[in-house]
Amino acid sequence: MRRLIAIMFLVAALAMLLTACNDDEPEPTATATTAPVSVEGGGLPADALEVANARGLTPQDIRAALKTYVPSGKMDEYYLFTSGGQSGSVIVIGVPSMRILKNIAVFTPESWQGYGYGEVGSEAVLDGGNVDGTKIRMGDTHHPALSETNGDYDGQWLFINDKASARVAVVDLRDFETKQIVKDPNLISNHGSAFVPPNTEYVIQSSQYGTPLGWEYAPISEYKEKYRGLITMYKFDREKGRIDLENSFSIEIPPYWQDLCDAGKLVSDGWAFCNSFNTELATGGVESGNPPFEAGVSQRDMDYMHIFNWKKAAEVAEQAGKTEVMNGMRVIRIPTAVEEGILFLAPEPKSPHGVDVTPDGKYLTVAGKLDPHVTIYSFDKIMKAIEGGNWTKDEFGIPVLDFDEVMLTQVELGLGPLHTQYDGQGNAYTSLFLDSAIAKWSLGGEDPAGYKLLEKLPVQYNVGHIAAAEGDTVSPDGQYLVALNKWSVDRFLSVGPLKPQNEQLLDIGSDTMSVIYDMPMGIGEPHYAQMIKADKIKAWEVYPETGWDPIAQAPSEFATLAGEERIERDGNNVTIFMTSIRSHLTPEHVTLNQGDNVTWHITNIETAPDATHGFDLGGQNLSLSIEPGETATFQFVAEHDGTYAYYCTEFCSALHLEMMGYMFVEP
Ligand code: RUQ
Ligand code: CUA
Repeated sequence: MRRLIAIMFLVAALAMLLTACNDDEPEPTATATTAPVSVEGGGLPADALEVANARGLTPQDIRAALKTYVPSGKMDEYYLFTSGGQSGSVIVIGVPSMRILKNIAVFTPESWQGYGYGEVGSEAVLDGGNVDGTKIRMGDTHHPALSETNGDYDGQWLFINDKASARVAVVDLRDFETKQIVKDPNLISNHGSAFVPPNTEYVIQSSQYGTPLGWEYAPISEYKEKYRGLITMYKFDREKGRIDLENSFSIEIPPYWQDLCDAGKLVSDGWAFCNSFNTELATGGVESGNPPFEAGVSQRDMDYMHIFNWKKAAEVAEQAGKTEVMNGMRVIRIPTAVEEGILFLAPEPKSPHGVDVTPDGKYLTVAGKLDPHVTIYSFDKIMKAIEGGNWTKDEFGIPVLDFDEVMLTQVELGLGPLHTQYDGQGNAYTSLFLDSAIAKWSLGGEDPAGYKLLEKLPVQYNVGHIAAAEGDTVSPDGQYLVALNKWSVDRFLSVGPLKPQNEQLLDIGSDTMSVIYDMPMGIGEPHYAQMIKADKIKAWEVYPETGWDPIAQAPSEFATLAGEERIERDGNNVTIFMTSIRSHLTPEHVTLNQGDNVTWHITNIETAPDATHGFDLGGQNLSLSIEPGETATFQFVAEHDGTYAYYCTEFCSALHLEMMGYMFVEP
């Protein structure tokens, strides 16, 4: 109801500003009140127009403000999960207010969330992504994927890839924390990830820059013979909420540089699609007089879309003799994939970037990048072409379907098409990087003439991905679209040469598109984002039991209740069982001997929402966030003698500063 009133207020305010006359609408009269404005009753805050005039706001500005303003105490309609790019994180934003709600640490340690410290717990999660024993403490997150049930976001899990080292992470949306990081044992570079099929049986990852599998050394002169790509199907165990590496497998693909992927849905469920560029197999080496990569990989007019039947691949992977185990992972090699009818290629123009399946699963939009068109493929035509068998083969023996047999139509949109989203009302939206614009165009079903450019809206500037409300589901909501712009240039107060990105919120629920909010993203470069209806997420307010292990999402065996606090010593091994509650840490004195191996458990025995305590210990690379009910654990060796202070890092109460203790390490 309040919403309705707010909308009516918007209408009234606009009407006044435009001095447009609508006879049905009662003239709003000025009243100074904090109660909701009733247009029927007549009423508009006395100073609203004065404020608008004083700030030089246009009617369009006012409309945008009213569309995005979420009053204190009211909630946003959607969560936007945006990748944090080089920050290695995922950033959670409320839509339409575009307020940042949380920056979820994923591939990098983060001290507010106490993520990635203390050897056990969340540092062990980070260690899951170590590469050949090297602790990787950076990440380049690209594409978040929400878990789906029957093609709809279900609000339970979020997956995100690290492009740099071919890793995938699992975030639990009950507490918005990272639970698992897995490393592909055969890939060192990926991009087409994370994508999920409509029931999240797998998390899909594909390679980007070809390397020998397992990133063994091989000279670049052996590129065609030894370098390869991979599509990895990480099995997701929903019960456990973890990727099950034992039941995961990969499909070998050529060392074309694969780009983005998408999974089929409804009619096309069971199939998935990945673009590629560098079907030239260029190997660079500009310093030795070779063509530079940027030219070498862009010579051909057509590259290849990879079309693969993952359901069939999953069956084949179970059969004896059909896979090779490489570094512990089952791999279906190219000849087997071809023989089993798992892998096909279709020509696509020209170094494309995104491939996006329509909500009904019947069509795929491939965005040209170096071609001003999007190309629409029909899944039905692809199936017929596969059955028809009228194909040629690429250099690796993979069937190449006939372009004219699988392509439905092309729509010229403008320069640099990258990514496409859908609104569920029969429209598609494509980002145009070089044009710095969003193109809206119509889907025509089977009728090629029905695919038409409808409208273009400039965005500021250099737009990469776009994300529409519920945009990757079988039933997108329309209404909002976020443009993830790479450059902000002149949009915000200057913060020096490194400028924030610009996440722009677009209203796509009205007749014409408009930008209604500019949000500076000063944390990292968001590549992709997904937007989910807020009521689908059932986040916990506090952990379900006092003494909860958030990594296992189960009661902790080290749970410590009030009165159970103690220090146990067994030779050199000391175990501390501590509690935290406003406003004390118990025990307050911890006495150790130099060289002790220390295991320290802290249980936050609070049950009130938001009663989080933190924990820092001087001289240790450690920071904990212990949320209500949580038991956190860390370990260290007391190497240096001395007197140290530990304290709660959250200003939790009036006596927060008193919430401390001393650790004595006797020489
Ligand atoms: S990608 S725009 Cu991973 Cu499109 Cu960045
Ligand atoms: Cu607990 Cu401050």
